Amino acid sequence: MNLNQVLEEARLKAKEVKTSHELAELKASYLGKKSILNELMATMKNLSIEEKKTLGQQVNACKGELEEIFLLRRQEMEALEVEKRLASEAIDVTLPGKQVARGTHHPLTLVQQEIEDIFISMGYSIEEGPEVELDLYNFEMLNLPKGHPAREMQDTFYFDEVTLLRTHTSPVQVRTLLKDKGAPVKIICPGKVYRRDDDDATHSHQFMQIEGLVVDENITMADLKGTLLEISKKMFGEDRKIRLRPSFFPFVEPGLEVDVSCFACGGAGCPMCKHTGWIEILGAGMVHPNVLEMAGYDHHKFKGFAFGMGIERIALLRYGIDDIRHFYTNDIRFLKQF
Ligand code: FA5
Repeated sequence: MNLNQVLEEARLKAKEVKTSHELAELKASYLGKKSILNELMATMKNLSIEEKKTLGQQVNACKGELEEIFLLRRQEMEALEVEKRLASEAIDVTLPGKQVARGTHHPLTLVQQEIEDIFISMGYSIEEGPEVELDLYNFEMLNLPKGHPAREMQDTFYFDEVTLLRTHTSPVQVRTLLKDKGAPVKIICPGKVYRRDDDDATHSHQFMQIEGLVVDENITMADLKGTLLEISKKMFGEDRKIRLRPSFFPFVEPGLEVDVSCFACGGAGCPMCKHTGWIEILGAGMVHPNVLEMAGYDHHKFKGFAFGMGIERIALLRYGIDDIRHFYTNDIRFLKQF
């Protein structure tokens, strides 16, 4: 084989090489100790000095060219490698971004926040109280002494004689009055409450209420009515009317239940308002003198009004939902609608 053939063959083989290891092996076979070129050099000993010189120059030139062939091939392979990597890492900046899955607020949270915002805009502050409550605050200091028949209005989960799960947010009235020690009060209190009610479409054993309490000098029933009318309009629409019906809660005197004119039919009568034109939204009344006195307020000087509404019932009406249990079963198809 002459040197040109050696170079030609090396060029072809170098092209077929796939890995740097294969390339190193190929290079060794041409330029290493046992290479074709070295074998050729070994035959030189029988040649004349002149021939040795010529062949030596040719072999060296050939070695140089071989080095060049393998170097070029190595650079070519490295460039291919970079190209492949860049292609695999390529980012198409024109692609639309991936949609980030976002949760939604629970309908009860939405209604709670909306009611809170309305009251905050009217100058109320927000109070909180414990869900594990003392009988003393849940009942006794709300004018419901032990053995009072009205305790049965709220079937209670007791831990022991003195501790229970609060049945309403009204104990926060007592806690706030005791804390504020004779100063005027204007608060709302949202929170969870518990009753041994059987669960059905309109009842849950755990539900939410928002309590309201205003105590000051010269507070009258007109303040209560004005406040409730304002809230009803803000929550259910400007043309809403309200109706106060006498009712009984031991911690208020007089006690009221408040209906709002039906926002589905405008008061004409429909299935939503059971064809009465009115929907009950809350219980309320003027704070009972006994409650004020027990909390250290002079009931001759101070008067107050209080109200308590069920958030679930308002959310049912607000969103036209037919079963309170939807709020607690965590069905994603339901929750996604808000
Ligand atoms: C009370 O709980 C009184 N504390 C409200 C009050 C406060 C009156 C201040 C006067 C002054 P009542 O038991 O009616 O009242 O409950 C109030 C509201 O809670 C009801 O109108 C209703 O919307 C809701 N509610 C009552 N029981 C349940 C229940 N099991 N599941 C869901 N909501 C309920």
